[in-house]
Amino acid sequence: MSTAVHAVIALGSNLGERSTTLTDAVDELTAHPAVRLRGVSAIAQTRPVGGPAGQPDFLNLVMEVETTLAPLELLRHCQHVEQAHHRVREVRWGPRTLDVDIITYGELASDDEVLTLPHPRAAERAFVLQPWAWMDPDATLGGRKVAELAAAAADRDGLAPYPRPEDG
Ligand code: PH2
Ligand code: MG
Ligand code: MG
Repeated sequence: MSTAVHAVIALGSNLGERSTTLTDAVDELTAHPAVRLRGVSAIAQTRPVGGPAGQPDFLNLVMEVETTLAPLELLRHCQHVEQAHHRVREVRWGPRTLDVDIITYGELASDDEVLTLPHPRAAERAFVLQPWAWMDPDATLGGRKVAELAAAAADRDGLAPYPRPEDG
């Protein structure tokens, strides 16, 4: 039996029913028998970083799972969930119904070009760091506090909590 590893996964959507897509994807990712949900952040509304001008704002969230899947198995599972939401890869960093990125997989550091870990741009992106810090105020990335990295990220000013439906 392989040991379970904690992984942090970031989700983003800027097309269609964005918040429903994100919450459905959390359910789909954790419906796998080898993936257990450990935590999920509140949703952030964020301005697009990179990509074509004029694309809609994103909603982003971060989740933590415990899994016995190997890194590339987890990646494949994430890609299946993306495809179930009809994600079409047309433009790099362009609008998408659903993007699912593995941010960390335990303490694994890998420069594999299919799956680089930790995610090579996560430490600069408030749209990943801020929801992560909401979910886990003590989290660290590369030896630094995620909350502090979030406060220093260039895209932090465009980020706001997205109201939950029951908040009106
Ligand atoms: N994802 C990207 C590029 N830019 N910007 C925001 N605000 N949120 C994202 O999830 C995002 C992005 C590439 O995956
Ligand atoms: Mg991404
Ligand atoms: Mg991606």
